[in-house]
Parts: sequence; C-alpha cells; structure tokens
Amino acid sequence: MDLEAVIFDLDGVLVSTDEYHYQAWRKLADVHGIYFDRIINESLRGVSRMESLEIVLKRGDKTYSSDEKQQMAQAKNQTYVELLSKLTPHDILPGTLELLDALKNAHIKTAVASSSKNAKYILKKIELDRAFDAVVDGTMIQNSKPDPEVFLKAADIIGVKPENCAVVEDAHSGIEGAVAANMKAVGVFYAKIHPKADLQCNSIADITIARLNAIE
Ligand code: B16
Ligand code: MG
Repeated sequence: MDLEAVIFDLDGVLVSTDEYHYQAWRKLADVHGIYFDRIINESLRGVSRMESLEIVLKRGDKTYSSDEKQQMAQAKNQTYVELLSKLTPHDILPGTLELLDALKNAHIKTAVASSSKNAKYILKKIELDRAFDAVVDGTMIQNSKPDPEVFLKAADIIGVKPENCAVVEDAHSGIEGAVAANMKAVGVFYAKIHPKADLQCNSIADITIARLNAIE
C-alpha cells in the first residue's frame, strides 16, 4: 500500500482500558443480577455504550424503561471513569511511543478513531493528547463501529484518502469498519485472527512501517 496515515483505535490498542470496561460492566451486571463474563465482554469491543448495554441486558430476564437504561449506562460510566482516574503514562502499551516516533520521522500522519466518549480524557491521562494529528471520538459520530464513520471522519480531518490509511484495531467490529471504509486493517490482540485483517500482529509492538508498507 501507499501508506500516508495510520489511524489507531484507543481502548485495547494504545492502552488497556478494555479491562476497566470489563470491570465496570461486571459491576453493573452484578448489581442487577445479570450474568456477565469475559466472553460476553469480547462482543462489546468497539461498540458504543448504549449498544453495549443492550447486549449486556439480553442476558437478563427483565425489561427496562429507557430512563432506567440511561441510569444504568450512567452508573457503568461512573465506575469506568473512576477506574480511568488511575491511568498514567505508564499504562501506554509497549511499542506505542516507538511507533508514533517512527511515523512522525517518516512524515506519516496519525489519528485516533475511538467509539469512546471518554477518549479525550484517557488521552490526557496518558499524556498523549497532543501526539496525534486528529482525534475522533464517540462524541463526534452518529454510528459506532462496525460502521466506517469514525475512520472516514479521521481520514477527512487529516486530509488523507481512505486507501492510503492503515487502521490498527483490537475489535472485530473495528476491523469490519476499517474494511468498510476502504482502509487497510491491522488486527492486534483479539482481532489478530480476524479473517479480514490485512496484517496480523500480536500487539502494537510488532507493527513497523516496513510491515505496513508491505500490505498489498
Ligand atoms: P464509552 P474504542 C470503545 O472504544 C470500546 O472498545 C467499547 O468497549 C466501548 O463500549 C466504547 O468505546 C464506548 O466507550 O462508554 O467510554 O463512551 O475501542 O473504539 O477506542
Ligand atoms: Mg478497541
């Protein structure tokens, strides 16, 4: 590919906030007597807060009003934000700073494309809030992954054609979204095995510019 930009997912790619999402959903589910485990949690990756709640509630046997659902989503977010307050730059996943430096030296643009409404807070906590050419978060989109909107918006802001962008994702929904945006998809962690991933890496530490450029 002719690589001009790399668009990064946030939760689970740059920082392990995915574990905090799990803990916060787990607490909410326990309070309401709903079964929840790490396998169900996997299906929430990249999915918006309200859509995630609907998936969690499917395991329960009660129906809730939309006001009750709003309160539940708020309670989950409160737990999550409390956990986020502990974040420091030490939580940046290994290899991230090195890759960002290499991309900057090669004049390749960078962006964050996250479904999270907390993305800017997280980036501030880990002191990466000035590290990217653009940040598109859950407050700026109508449709979350697997919709391509978040990636297309990021590409538009940095002025790079979708086909010249590589997306780094840990979510199956994110790989689907990247492919739908006509971008190259790099799967890490849980998305490594996604059949549509153009490049499969264990983590961000395995990504090099040479490997990205070698994508067909
Ligand atoms: P919030 P990403 C996504 O972030 C998470 O993967 C997903 O689990 C979460 O539900 C979603 O953000 C919304 O997050 O409740 O903080 O707005 O992976 O797209 O960076
Ligand atoms: Mg993610």
